[in-house]
Amino acid sequence: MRKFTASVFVVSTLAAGAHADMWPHVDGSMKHLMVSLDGQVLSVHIEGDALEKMEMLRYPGEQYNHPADVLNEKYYNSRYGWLADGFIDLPSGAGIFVSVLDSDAGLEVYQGGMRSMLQMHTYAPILGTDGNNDPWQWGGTMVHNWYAVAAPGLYDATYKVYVGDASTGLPLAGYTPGQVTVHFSAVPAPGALGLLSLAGVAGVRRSRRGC
Ligand SMILES: [Cu+2]
Repeated sequence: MRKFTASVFVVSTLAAGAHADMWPHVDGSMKHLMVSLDGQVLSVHIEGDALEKMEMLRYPGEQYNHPADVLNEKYYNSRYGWLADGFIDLPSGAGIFVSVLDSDAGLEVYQGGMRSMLQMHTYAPILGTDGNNDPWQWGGTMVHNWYAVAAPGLYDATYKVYVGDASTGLPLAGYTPGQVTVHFSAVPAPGALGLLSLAGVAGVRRSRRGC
């Protein structure tokens, strides 16, 4: 029993030291929310199985660099990415916006970007997170936001995606909005020990690539 306790202590110490400069993990393959505009009708479809639940993982003890520290001690994932499906021709002064139609309590969203550029993301709270209920403007390039929860479980959110005035976010008349539902499953870490989750992370990083 004493030996067990000592190992845990060593692992925690190593983890803290190694992670002095640490960014969140980019686990799992990309899954894109494909946005298209046919005339004035916007639609969104999810790549592959639309009902697949994105697995959120938590990495106990990890402390991420600011501003990514909003993900500390949470279950999180950035697999979903907004992506244009073909050319989107918008009138000048218009933009594409996302607003929350429904979101399970506890689901948080933070501003991301390209997964490979995670040190440049703002990690600003969006889409109902931390009291920010403004529509979120998608700029048209690939954006992988960060989804996070504090407690394990199943979470869904349904978003309205629409063409709006770029300065006010108000919907433009004549355009039909699209809708998409995202799905998450926050699961306990593979092991209670830091060593086990570290080994799991190393395996994931070798075998999967972000964008
Ligand atoms: Cu992507």
